[in-house]
Amino acid sequence: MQNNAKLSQLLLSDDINPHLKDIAQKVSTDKRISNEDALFLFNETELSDVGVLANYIREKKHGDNTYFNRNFHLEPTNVCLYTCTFCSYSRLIKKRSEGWEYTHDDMMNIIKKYDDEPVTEVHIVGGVLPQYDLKFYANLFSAIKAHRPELHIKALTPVEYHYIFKKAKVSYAEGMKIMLDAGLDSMPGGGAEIFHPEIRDQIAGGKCSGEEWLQIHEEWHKLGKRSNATMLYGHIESYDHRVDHLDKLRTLQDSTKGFQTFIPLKFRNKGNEMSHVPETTVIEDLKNYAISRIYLDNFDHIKAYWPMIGRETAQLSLAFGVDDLDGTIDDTTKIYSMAGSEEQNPALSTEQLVNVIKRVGRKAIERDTLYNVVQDYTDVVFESDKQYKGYVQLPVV
Ligand code: V47
Ligand code: SF4
Repeated sequence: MQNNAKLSQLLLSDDINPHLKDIAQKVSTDKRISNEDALFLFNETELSDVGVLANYIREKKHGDNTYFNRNFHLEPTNVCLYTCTFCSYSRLIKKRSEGWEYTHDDMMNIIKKYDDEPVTEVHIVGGVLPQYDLKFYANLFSAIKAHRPELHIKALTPVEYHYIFKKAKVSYAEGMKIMLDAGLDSMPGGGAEIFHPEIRDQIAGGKCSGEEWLQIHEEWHKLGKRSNATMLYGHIESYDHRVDHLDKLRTLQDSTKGFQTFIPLKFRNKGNEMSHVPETTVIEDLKNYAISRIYLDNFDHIKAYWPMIGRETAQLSLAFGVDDLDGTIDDTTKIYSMAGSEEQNPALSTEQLVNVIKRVGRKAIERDTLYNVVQDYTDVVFESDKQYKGYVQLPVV
């Protein structure tokens, strides 16, 4: 096993830092790394070192399998009561008339546009406004299910839920049960930002706290349902804050096992109040994926959200712990293009996304939201790829 051989080099070489050797030993024997280990990895190691460890874990868990799904985004509004400093939406509350605020019927019309498309998931997320209350979303989810029962509804974050449950005077447990009964299938990972109040109060003051974010996911998991988790990194946080964030996720996951996927979100600085904060380098991004993979031993999947980082970095990330590239979304999401993401009008067909994955030597597997395999594209060769000469051959593991 080539990948094992690289890990053995770390374990056996006399030149390797003893702390790194100790971490490599833990990884090779399936032992959990500590917070101190994670800080050491962030502060004192090379990208290539964490890459070896993360890729070892990635291939042990998934081989070359790289997952994606067919989804589309529905963004009810780009106007928001809150004013998160990193968000390229938030200024629009002052200029409400320039934004959009879809009605129930507008949203159902968008859902119906996909009637003949083989999509498996709708991802619903947007700003927070009073008219989008508990009753509104319960009606919307029920209407989507009545129209297309098999379409998976992955919708809203604890930011919205905290707001609408408080307004409706229901507890988190009661509110999540109402959403479940209305048709909610799973929760996306957004709104997590950085849990630690030292940072959260500065960048996302006023919306749900880190503790409340975790409590809402916990209530959802108690209903036997799944969700994702994110971390918005690369702005004013320190490595201690990142490790604290990962620690809180790993601890909750130990008790509920309800998280499916962790998605690190790179801060993009265009058109928001933090435009003066420089963005991280691609090396930092890859290191962050890798350390997340090593630390979160109880998470099955690490996702790189390709519209945000671009397809080339997404390809690279597959060698640094990532096994999922999200979906074949079209340009229905505006959050990231407004924040200066690599992909201005993110759209990749299934064929293009499969090619992105296969060209770096991985296997493209279409999944549904819960990671059931929809189609394995290993033996499918598209016309567009027959002439392609640059395939990467990975060592046989
Ligand atoms: O919570 C907003 C982030 C998140 C910026 O669960 C920004 O499958 C970077 O959570 N720079 C929402 N990030 C998106 C999200 C998500 C995306 C894809 C898949 C899944 C999933 C979840 O976007 C927000 C916030 O953390 N965000 N502005 C920005 N300027
Ligand atoms: Fe509103 Fe979400 Fe933007 Fe914060 S990140 S201002 S809660 S849309």
